[in-house]
Amino acid sequence: MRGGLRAIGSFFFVLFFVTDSFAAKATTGAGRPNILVIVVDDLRAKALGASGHPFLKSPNIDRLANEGLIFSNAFVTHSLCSPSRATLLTGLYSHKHRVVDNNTSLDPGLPAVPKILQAAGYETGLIGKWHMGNVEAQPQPGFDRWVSFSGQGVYTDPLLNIDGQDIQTTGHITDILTDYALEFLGRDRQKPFFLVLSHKATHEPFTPQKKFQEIYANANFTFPPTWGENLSGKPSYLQHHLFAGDLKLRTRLYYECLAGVDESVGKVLAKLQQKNILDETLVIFTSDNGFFLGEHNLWDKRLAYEESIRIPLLVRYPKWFAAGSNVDVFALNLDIAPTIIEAAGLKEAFNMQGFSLRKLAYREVERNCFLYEYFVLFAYPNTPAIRAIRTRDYKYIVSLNVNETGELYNLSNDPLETRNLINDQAFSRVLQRLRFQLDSLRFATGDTSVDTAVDGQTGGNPLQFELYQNFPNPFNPATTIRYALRKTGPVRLEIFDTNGRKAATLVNAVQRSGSHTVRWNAANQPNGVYFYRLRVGSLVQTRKMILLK
Ligand SMILES: [Ca+2]
Repeated sequence: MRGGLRAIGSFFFVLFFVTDSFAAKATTGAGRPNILVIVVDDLRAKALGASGHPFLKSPNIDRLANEGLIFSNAFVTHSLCSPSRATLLTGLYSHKHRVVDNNTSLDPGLPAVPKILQAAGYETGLIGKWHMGNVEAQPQPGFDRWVSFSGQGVYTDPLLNIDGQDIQTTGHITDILTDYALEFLGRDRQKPFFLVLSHKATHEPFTPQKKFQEIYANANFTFPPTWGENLSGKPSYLQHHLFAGDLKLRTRLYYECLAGVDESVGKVLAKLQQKNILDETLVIFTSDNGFFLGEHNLWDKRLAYEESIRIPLLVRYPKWFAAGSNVDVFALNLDIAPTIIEAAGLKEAFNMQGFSLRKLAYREVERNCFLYEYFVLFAYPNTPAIRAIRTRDYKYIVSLNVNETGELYNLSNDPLETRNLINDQAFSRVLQRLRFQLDSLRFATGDTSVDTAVDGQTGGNPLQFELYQNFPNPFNPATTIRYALRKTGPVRLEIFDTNGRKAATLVNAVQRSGSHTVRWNAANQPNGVYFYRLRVGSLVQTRKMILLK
């Protein structure tokens, strides 16, 4: 914390002369910066030398911290590959861009950074993992240069799609992607460039290059402090995330996989330096999600605990940030797109939901808490939809579609999240406040999507029934809900709050075809957002309403 304050002090000092030197450059025509975003897959925040890791070495990535800024409190809003990548490119929460799983394509109609920068005169490129939708090996809108692969890809001898052509390559994917990136960066061009170098590493199955195999074989591995934790006070779905196997070996392979990425970062920075454009390039280094390495006996990501949602976030851009700075503001993957937009000098905000990292670092904007979200995946049905709020001192976690305990952690004296305080009366007012804050955050960011708040189901066949908007809406204290049935059948009309708790069952009966009207008196309910769900046979429709007394 003290280091962070020192760094803030140095920002303002450095700002003056850096601004002066930029003004001088601007008059010579060196206007818009190049932008390079390096995304590692599944790299947790602590897996860096710059993050104070006891034995892991990442000198080239650390160089970005030494010559730039490290955000020591950086998080994702959704700890999963595709949703996080969509957020990185759009500055939107998953419930807004709708890439809520690993199979949904990014809506080409959304304003995303590649298209925005291409239209603004940037030469744009994606080299590496795209992983949105099922046909994603093909070039996507907004990229002049495309070197990618289908889905997760493979570590060895990957089949790549290069500008629309399938090309079989040989070697380790980290080396191959790096070579393509060096070729792109080495081009002579009049335009500034925007490049996303998106590594397959360090995703499972951890496969380091031969030269890095066993470099940590003799490292002093220690089990995390929460390994062996008794999880009885926590939700039962954690049982589906337990680690089984040789934790030391898997951890070692993960770190050895990172060694290749570190070497790649070194080559890329050397190329920028050789081209004499390093200081005119905004370099952002980050990951799409964190990763458990045995903390709470867990493995993988998805969950709302710190190891899963914290990411590394390093920015090198001397025009903005002094060398060797760090700040502890809450920075999110949501903020990367707005940062790029600001760096490129664009005035439009494109309705993005994040803040520029420059504005956050200089405290021109303030973020005291943020929303975390996770959606049910077809392939992982045992992990429920999750919403959480993280403040400076607390984290409150709820699962939406299952009857599981919520979780409350006092991060100021339990940073490892070992004591669930959800039933502790001493924290009942804190809990009440956090529930209200979470509801408010969801409402403010538009997280009222019908398929997440209630049961993961959406749609319905309008030929069979129609659920109409309730009236009035907002209402106080009663509202009328109308619907029409095409044929006679079993009907259930229920009300849920934003955490998926049922507030009322209004109809549970066989009803005749035709129009129906039901009144809900909510005099005893707290204010907030609610959902009413009409189930006719196996079909469901849901709508949102607001109680405001
Ligand atoms: Ca990932």
